[in-house]
Amino acid sequence: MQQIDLGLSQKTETLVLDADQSDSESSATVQYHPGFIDDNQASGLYHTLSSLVEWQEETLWIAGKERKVPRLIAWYGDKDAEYQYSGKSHQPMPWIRPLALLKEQLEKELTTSFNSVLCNLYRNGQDSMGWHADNEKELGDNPVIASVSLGATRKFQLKHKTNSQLRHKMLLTSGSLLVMQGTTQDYWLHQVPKELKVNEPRINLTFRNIIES
Ligand SMILES: O=C(O)CCC(=O)C(=O)O
Repeated sequence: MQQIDLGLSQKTETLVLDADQSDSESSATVQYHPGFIDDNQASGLYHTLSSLVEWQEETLWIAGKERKVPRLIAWYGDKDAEYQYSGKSHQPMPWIRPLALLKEQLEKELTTSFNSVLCNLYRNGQDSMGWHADNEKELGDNPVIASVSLGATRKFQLKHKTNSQLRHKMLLTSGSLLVMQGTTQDYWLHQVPKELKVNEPRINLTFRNIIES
C-alpha cells in the first residue's frame, strides 16, 4: 500500500468543552480535522481494510443474558498491548501494513506514540457504540486517542459525566480525524448512536497507547 497523504487541514475545529469555565480541569479537548485523508484515499483505505481486517463478532453478558455487540471489532497492536474493556481481555493481532503505516503517519502529525488500534465496523445505522469513556487504566492519565473515520458519515455525541446540560454533537465524515486528549475521558462520555436511516457501512479506527500496568 502507498503512503497516504495526510494533513491537518486548515479547517481544523478545536473544541474545548468546559463544565465550569473556572475549572479548567473538567474540560475536554477535542480536535476535529475533516478531510485529514482525501476522499479517494479514504475510499481506497476503507475497501482495503474491510477485506484485510479480521473482523470479529463479540458477545457480552448483560444482566445475565449473552448479547451480540452491535458492530464488528478487531484489535491490532504491539504484542504486549493487551487491552481490557467491556469486561474482556483483548490480545492484539500483529500489525497489518495499512494500519501500521497510518499509525506512523499519525504519530508524526500528532507528535505522540501509539502501540495499538481498535477497529470498529458499523455495518449500517443499526450498529452503534453506547455511552462510554476511554478511561481504562492501561491508557494512563490524559490519553491521546486518535480516531479515523472511513465510509458512512455518522453522528458522534459527547456529554459531560455529571452535568447533563452539557452536550455536544458532530458529524464524523469519511477521511476525518478526531483527536480526544487532556481530561476528556475523565469528565466526558462519548457515543455513536444508532441511525436507522444510514444504510452504508463505516469503519472507525481509534489509535491508542497502552501503558503496561
Ligand atoms: O466510532 C467512533 O467514532 C467512536 C469509537 C469509540 O468511541 C471507541 O472506539 O471507543
